[in-house]
Amino acid sequence: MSLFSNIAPVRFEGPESSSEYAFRVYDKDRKVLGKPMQEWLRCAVCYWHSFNWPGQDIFGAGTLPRPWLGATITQAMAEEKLEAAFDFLSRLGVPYFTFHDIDAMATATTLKEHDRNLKAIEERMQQRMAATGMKLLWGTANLFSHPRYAGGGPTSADPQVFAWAAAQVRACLEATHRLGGENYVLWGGREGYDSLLNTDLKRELDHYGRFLSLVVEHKHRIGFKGTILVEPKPFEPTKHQYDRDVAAVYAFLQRYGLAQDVRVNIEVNHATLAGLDFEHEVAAALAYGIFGSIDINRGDPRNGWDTDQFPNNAQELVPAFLSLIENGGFSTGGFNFDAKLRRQSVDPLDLYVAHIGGIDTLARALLAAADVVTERKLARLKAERYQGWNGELGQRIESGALDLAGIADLATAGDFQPVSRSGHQELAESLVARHCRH
Ligand code: XLS
Ligand code: NI
Ligand code: NI
Repeated sequence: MSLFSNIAPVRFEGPESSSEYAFRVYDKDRKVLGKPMQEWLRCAVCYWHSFNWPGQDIFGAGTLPRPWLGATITQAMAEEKLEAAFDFLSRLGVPYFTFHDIDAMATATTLKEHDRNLKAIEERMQQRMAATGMKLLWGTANLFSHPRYAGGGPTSADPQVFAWAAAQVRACLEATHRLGGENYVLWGGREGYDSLLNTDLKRELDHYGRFLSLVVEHKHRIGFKGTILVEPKPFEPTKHQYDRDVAAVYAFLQRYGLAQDVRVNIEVNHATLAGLDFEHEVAAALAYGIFGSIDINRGDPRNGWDTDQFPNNAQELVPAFLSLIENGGFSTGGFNFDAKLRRQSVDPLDLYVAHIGGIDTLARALLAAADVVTERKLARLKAERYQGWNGELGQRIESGALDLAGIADLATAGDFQPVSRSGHQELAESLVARHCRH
């Protein structure tokens, strides 16, 4: 029994259901374009917002009933939290979860204690995973909450802090590996700066590059087959975060020779905060070959911070789903709900309602995108738009057969007069909107 026991396992009941504790659209075994919904979505619940956050904000104390939390977490409290988390996960019926090292374990003040406490909770976790069939989408080390990380972890001005970060990541990467985690995430929350006046940007970037190379090396050394993911975010808590968006991460990975080994975990609201569309980040990551996974929490259109809300607008997500479908889905990634309740949502059942609504939203977006793909009109519109490139001129340019002068001479000699053609944007938008009815 736990705080989350007061509910029968959540089932698919279809659009006519009158229950708030049932899926209306998400039917895990339903095949969409040949693949079960569950495999398209690979949903995960995050440990930190759901079980490790009592609802405090910068103006006030915690509001949510989370009896296993306190200023210092003992092993008994960590275990109570674990029981509650797995009770929730198995009743909700998603396949995956995600965690930070310190979300799950008892509080530690030294590295020896850290390793011991993490190991102790890992063993419990392993048992609960075996008993429930729950899988780990990714693990990650928290290198931003403790005061030692005020100036960053790998990019700290103090090499001892770099070393602490290395120790935490080694322990968490190895734990993730033993738990069968499919990815390992690094979110560089404080890897950036608040003022350039006291910051050696070049040196910090070099340290960050070094750190990431060490992580990749270690991954190979221990035989971890999962994917190493960096999660871009433009700012908050820092004024400027080095991995501000997918393009910045790609440049960084290229610079330090890591583009083959590291991919991105894209968060919807981090894209918004960077002034970009979520679908842009997904498309860019796919184009650069570094697409990994998604944190599906959204922001609030009028707030300039990470409100971490559950998604509830399927139509907004369809463009990104079109890219995901074109990619054949995720490989090791999935949709992680890095989302939290509002502070007044003190009913333990609110956490179910939030996730059920979010998962149904993803299922709706998937079905709408699948309809768009099946209809083929949008694909045709796009193909026709680029048709010229399949002709002789386009092919000679694309293949590299012509140099700049060669192209210029052809254009001049042929007296090219390109004809305006419609981009059909309104039609493209309608082709998506008309399928958003699931
Ligand atoms: C914070 C990030 C964080 C990462 C994991 O904004 O989204 O929650 O996903 O460290
Ligand atoms: Ni996130
Ligand atoms: Ni975030």
